[in-house]
Amino acid sequence: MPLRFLLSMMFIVSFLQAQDAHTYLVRLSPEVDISHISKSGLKAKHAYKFNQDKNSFLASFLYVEVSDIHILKALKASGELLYWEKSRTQQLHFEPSDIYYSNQWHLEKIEASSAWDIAQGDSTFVLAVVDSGVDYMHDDLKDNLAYNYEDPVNGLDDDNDGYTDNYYGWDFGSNDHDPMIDGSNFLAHGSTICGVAAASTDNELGTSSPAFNCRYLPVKITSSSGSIVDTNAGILYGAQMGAKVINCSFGSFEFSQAEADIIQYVTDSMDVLVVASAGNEGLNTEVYPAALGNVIGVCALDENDQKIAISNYGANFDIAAPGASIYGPYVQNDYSYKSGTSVATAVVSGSAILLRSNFPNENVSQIRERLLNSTDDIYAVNSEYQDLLGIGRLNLLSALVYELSTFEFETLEHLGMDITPNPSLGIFNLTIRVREYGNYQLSVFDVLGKLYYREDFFADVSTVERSLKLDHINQGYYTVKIVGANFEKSSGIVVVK
Ligand SMILES: [Ca+2]
Ligand SMILES: [Ca+2]
Ligand SMILES: [Ca+2]
Ligand SMILES: [Ca+2]
Repeated sequence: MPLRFLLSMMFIVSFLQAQDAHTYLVRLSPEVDISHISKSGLKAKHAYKFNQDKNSFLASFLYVEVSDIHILKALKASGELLYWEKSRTQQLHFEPSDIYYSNQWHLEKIEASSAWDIAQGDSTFVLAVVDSGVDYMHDDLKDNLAYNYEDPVNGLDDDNDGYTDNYYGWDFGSNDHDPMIDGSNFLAHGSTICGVAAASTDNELGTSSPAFNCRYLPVKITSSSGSIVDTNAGILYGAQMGAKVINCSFGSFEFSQAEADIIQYVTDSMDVLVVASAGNEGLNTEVYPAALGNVIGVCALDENDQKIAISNYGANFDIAAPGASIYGPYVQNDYSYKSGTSVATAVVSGSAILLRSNFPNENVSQIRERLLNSTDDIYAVNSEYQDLLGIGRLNLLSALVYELSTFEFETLEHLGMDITPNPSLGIFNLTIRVREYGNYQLSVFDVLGKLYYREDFFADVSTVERSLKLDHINQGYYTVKIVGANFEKSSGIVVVK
């Protein structure tokens, strides 16, 4: 009897604790790991997956259950935590509308058809859409999904990435492999966003999209009731799957340090461009992630380039785009008109992935410059919102033909590379003079063309210094080669022992 009594008491106690405990997202200080937190008796788990090498950035985020906030305060005071956060109110930025204009006026506004004469995109370039579910069976959506052929739906994690059967994308809202919409049509927000950004184009069916041949990756972050579950995990997943642009048609009035850290990480370390919506409350405000410095925040315009009433505005948003009565795929082979900053964001992100595929050597900051510095003026018709709707209205054609700013031209004789000392025991100092900002690759080959060393670097100044450590390779003659978008230079080096 006492045992049964004890068990039932334990059940009640643990039940009460479970009732009181809240889950917080915390970020550990660099020298602390999860075992440290678990040892102190708290229930903790890693917030984000990292399955290959231990990634210290991703490992620093935990979900911790505590019933007393003082525990977290004490951990922060002792230096073990950098910060903790409670979940915020976040919402999808989407207003259904029944205003009827002509189909897809927005594509002519951004001069998409002329842009497609120059570029139609490449199916290896992927736009991740972090949103509600998508009806990927839709005739105008099924062919442009970035299927993961490495992991067919068979109950096994064939590609060993920690996500079993992530063939169609992933569903962080229901924690399953299937990002299909959950029932009611409101939850088809993601279908519209994927379709406006990246519906199959030139397939003699339905609608067109700026992304043309580029693909979309559905990352579902809403539960079956429509509430947002974990946008950070969705953003990380998109980046880990190789997306070069991520569409975030959602936001919160509350800043989150964890969200800012994660977006900085995917931008700086993974070269991913994040595009987000300003929100639909018609306010001069800040909305996150759109208002973050490295995110392209998008306001919405009508067909006269005037701000639509519901679009938020403010000094921290970056660009405006068509967002009134945007015609695109919906559910069950249907199409619909939608308005709001969500769809305006999809117009920008679909354009951004087309640009990335056409300029594969350009990084996030260059694509950003291309998008923002090529816009059309909107302030003649929005004088009351001067500088509060971003730099101007997206023009895809202008972005495509935009000439990136270059360094001051140096004479041709000065372009190239100096290597000292040469010969050397293995340590060479390179001074490389380039003409353009951009990504470069440095390689070292032997006389038979065998590769000994390779690194990529980004030049944001015209003179780049690199140190080459080759003391592990055999004595002999090698070629150092630097390749960039409009640059190629080779020089011989001699390694002596
Ligand atoms: Ca998998
Ligand atoms: Ca599988
Ligand atoms: Ca699902
Ligand atoms: Ca189509």
